[in-house]
Amino acid sequence: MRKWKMALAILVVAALVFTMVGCAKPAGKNWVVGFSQIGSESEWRTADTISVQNAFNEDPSFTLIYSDAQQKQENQIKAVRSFIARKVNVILFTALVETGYGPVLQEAKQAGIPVVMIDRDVQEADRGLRLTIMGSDFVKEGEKAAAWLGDYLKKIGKDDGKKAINIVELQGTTGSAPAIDRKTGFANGMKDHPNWKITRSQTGNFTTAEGKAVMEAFLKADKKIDVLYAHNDGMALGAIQAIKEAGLKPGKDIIVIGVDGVKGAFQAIVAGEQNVTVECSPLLGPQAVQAIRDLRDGKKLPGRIWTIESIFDASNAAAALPTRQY
Ligand code: GYE
Repeated sequence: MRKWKMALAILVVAALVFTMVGCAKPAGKNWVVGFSQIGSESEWRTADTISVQNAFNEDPSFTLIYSDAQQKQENQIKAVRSFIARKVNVILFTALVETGYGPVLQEAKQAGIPVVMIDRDVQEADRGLRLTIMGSDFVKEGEKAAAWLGDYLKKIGKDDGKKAINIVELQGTTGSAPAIDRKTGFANGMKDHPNWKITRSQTGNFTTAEGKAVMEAFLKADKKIDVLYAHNDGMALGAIQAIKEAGLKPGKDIIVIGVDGVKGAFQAIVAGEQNVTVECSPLLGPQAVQAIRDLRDGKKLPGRIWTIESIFDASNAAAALPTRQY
């Protein structure tokens, strides 16, 4: 009888231990992530938001709190403060513009909440307040655009190195990392071509509607435009409309360069109306989940996580179009 009781006791204890281990909530493993997105100004942004939401939703050990700032910095600052108040485990953050986030990042730091930047970074002086940044090299994108233009002008015999090549530029949101860096990158590439001139440069705020309106104004002021360099495809697509409405042929009378690699740009390249798009991938969700998982597991994250990207023109856009995800 005593043996039987002893066996029963062992069984009960074993069952208890098993239940405890089996249900062992990955204690501290369920993480809440606050994501402050800037808005939905472009096809790129929409694809980026969906990529992040899907990637976190696929992993039940994460809860994502999503906040859309609708292009207002003050909304982002409020969102970050509310994440701090809710004691989230980590803040995923895209900075609308580079400046103005120092104090709120300091608050996150004081609260011991790591901030992981995704896509757009903050100004250099504030970079010590965030843990890492994942996304594209916007300077390199501008350099790639200029290098492509150099090769293309040579190929079509349009650049003798002396006659001016007139370039108009549609900038992204003023003060944002991609607008600053894509301008810098292109300017770097222009150093080898003293006859290339930026005749007009204005922001189109990364939207198709503003891209069209600004290009209309450019064309009204002066039709001597050889090249349009748009900081994103959305603005390039708007400008293509403006060029057509002005009775000119986009892609031929005016060389059209965009950045992002959205489907609309691929279609315009195939139609001969856009000449090139420098890829900038918005599919950052899986990368974000991986980085935050590593952080949760106590691994040290690299200071910079780069996205690998390509460039597409008439030589390869048609073949890639069917497999494009955004
Ligand atoms: O190029 C543009 C978007 O920050 C890289 O923002 C991103 C840029 C992208 O609105 O289309």
